Amino acid sequence: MNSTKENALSIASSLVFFLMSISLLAQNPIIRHVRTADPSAHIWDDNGTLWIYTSGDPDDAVDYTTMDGYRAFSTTDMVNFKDHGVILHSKDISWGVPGFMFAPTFAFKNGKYYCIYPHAYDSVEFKDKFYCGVAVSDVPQGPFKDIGIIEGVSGNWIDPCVFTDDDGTSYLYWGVYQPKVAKLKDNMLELAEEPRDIDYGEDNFFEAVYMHKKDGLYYFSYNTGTRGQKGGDYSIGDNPYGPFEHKGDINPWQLQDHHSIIEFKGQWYFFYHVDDWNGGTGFRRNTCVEYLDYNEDGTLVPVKRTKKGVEAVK
Ligand code: FUB
Repeated sequence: MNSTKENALSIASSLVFFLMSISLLAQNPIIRHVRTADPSAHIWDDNGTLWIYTSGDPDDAVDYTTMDGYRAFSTTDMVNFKDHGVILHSKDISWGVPGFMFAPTFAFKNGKYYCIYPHAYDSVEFKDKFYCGVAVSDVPQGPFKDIGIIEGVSGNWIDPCVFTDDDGTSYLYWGVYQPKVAKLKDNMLELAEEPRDIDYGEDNFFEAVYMHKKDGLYYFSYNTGTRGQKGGDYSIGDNPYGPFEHKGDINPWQLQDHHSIIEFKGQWYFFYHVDDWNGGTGFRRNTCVEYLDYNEDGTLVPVKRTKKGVEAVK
């Protein structure tokens, strides 16, 4: 073989290798064919599959009022995300107005999958007049069927988060400015107790509460939004109600942070959205993922935003 041919072959094989390496990275945003926000990540019975549920931002949105169509995505390798389509739309809900499908949360109880979501019951001012809807499905990919609302969670509130502890008890977190928590009954349609205000050791809560547990510690995280600081903060406690000790930044660079956190195949991940990808705005967002690291004392290493994302797992 002459040296020109050899050089050409070597360049071609380097190129193939380079392209293969790229495909082994998730590459942020991980979902590009539709605008999605507020990713809620879950592992159900099948430990080998990770599910993400998102809210939907129309590509021409100029505010949040037109948000609609929650979607489900699944992955087994953190690189290929299968779109299962729209799983609940405002037109499928017997109460409420078109649009206004704000950030949902999902849960599994007694063999059924639940979508618990904030939706406006009337033409509204921003974040006013919201009910907490509940929809159910026999399978994780939906579609989900409206079964009513949770009494006692209404008015000026958004962003529910269901956390199920190791003993099987589920807690509902929610709120704007003042985060709240209450146990849920197993029917996932009723609170099992009076809501409590959460003491998280600071006064900068805006919205987007998230709860996760690792090594016996309860991590209460949230968006500080427009309250003087930027991005997401977190606090740590030793039970689901708190009080929690404030620790600081989790996501310091995303003004309107809305995240979820999960361990999958031995690695912790931080799912979030960005508002500046390919013509994006605060109302035209895209879902991304990063690794989440913990220090030895249980505190979190603030997440760095990357274009590279995360690598494939087996
Ligand atoms: O996506 C609509 C709202 O914006 C969510 O409910 C908030 O958390 C913020 O992401």
